[in-house]
Amino acid sequence: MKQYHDLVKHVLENGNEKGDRTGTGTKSVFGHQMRFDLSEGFPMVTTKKLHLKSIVYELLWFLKGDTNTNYLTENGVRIWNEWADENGDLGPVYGHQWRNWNSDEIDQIKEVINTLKTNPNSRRMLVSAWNPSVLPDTSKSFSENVANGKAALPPCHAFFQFYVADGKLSCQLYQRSADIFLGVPFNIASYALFTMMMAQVCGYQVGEFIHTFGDAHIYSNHYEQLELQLSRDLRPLPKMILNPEIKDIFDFTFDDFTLVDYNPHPHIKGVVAV
Ligand code: THF
Repeated sequence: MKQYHDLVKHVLENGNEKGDRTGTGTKSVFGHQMRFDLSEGFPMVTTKKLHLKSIVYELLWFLKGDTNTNYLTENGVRIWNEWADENGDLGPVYGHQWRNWNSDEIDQIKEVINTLKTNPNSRRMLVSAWNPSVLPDTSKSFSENVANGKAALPPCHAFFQFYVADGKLSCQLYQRSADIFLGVPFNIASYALFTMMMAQVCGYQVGEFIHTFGDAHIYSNHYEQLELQLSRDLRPLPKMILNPEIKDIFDFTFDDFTLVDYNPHPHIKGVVAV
């Protein structure tokens, strides 16, 4: 994961000191891109231990079209709790827009799979989570926005596109806002996994995951953690094995994913900016 370490070094050395919505303070750059060849291993950072369970359940939750944290908490995943209302609702966030865009019954995931299977040269294989009609009113609380039918938070990983060449499926994500220490390792693993799942159900080999950033930032209370992480040596990437029997994207369950040869350095704690 040299790509990730290069990003961290780049932002620590060249980032603009910038205030932010959460009041934490950041170093930030605008515009950056990383590429991961998924045939070279599963891109999961090795210089700190990542909690794969949270990543897998979050992705399955998006794919279900679910926007209530109950499913996550039932499975021991707490990463969305800070933004949910007292019933666990987040409003029309990722899963809702992916599976039922703008509540118009447009299933972007089904449609993109259909195009991938029937017209893989298409340049229109996009999925957008960014829906201006449900963006929150920033003068209101998360739960007030949810009560008004708005999303608690605007999507950070805003839209993605697929591409097929030489029988290999690639995916490029545009992430408008990226928390480099906590979120980005999750986001890379999540979209890499999603690309592998899509390749399997559409009958392609895996190509690349391309991660394109808008505002990529390091929160000021994560500098020490990242210095520690940079001091650690990179280790070989693990491999992800999917149950080959699964041919429908919505049939994957937690037990269909097996991570092998993941030998990371110990976990590094950091506080999430809310
Ligand atoms: N807000 C901020 N400030 N950062 C984010 O990364 C982020 N997200 C989602 C929405 N808002 C965000 C939520 N995703 C963790 C990881 C991902 C999150 C939120 C929190 C986190 O705390 N990770 C810890 C614990 C992991 C665990 O419990 O499984 C870690 O050490 O990795 C980015 O999309």
